[in-house]
Amino acid sequence: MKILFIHGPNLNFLGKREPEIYGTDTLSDVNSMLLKEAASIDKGIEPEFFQSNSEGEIVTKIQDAFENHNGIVINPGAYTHTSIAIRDAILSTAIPVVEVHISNVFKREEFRQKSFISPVSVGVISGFGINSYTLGLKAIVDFLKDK
Ligand code: CA2
Repeated sequence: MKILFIHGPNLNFLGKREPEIYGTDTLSDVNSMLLKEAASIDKGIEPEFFQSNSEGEIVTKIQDAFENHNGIVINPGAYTHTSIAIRDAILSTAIPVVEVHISNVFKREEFRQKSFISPVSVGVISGFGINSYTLGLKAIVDFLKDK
C-alpha cells in the first residue's frame, strides 16, 4: 500500500519558527516518526514524502500519484484556504485523501476556517500537533483496507 505524504508551503520551517503554534519537531522528525509508525501498523505500507512551497508542484505531484499511490495524506498549509487547483487535482485523480493540520484551524482566524480541500477529502484531522499526521496515516490505511 503506497501512501504519499504531501507537506505544503512553509512546512519546511517546522521546528524552526513559531514553536508556540507548530511545536519544536522538524519536518524530518515528522517523516521519521511516520516511517516508524507505518512499519508498526503494517510492513506493507510504503510511505513517500514530498514538500513544496509551490502550488503547481503540488498539483503535478498529485497528478503523478495517479495509478502510483493508493492514498494521500496532505497538509496543504495556506493553500488549504485558497487552492481550487489542488482541489481539482484531487478530484481528477480520484485518489482517497486525508487532510491534516497541526493546529486546530477552527480555533484560529476566520479565513482558516474555510477549506477548499475538505469537501474532496475522505476526512479531516486538525489540532493534534504532529500527531495529526499519525492519525491521518491510520485513517487512510483503515479507509483503504475497508474499501
Ligand atoms: O495547522 C496547520 O497545519 C496549517 O496547515 C499550517 C499552515 C496554515 O496556513 C494553515 O492555516 C494551518 C501554515 C504552515 C506554516 O508552517 C510553519 C511551520 C513552522 C514555522 C512557520 C510556519
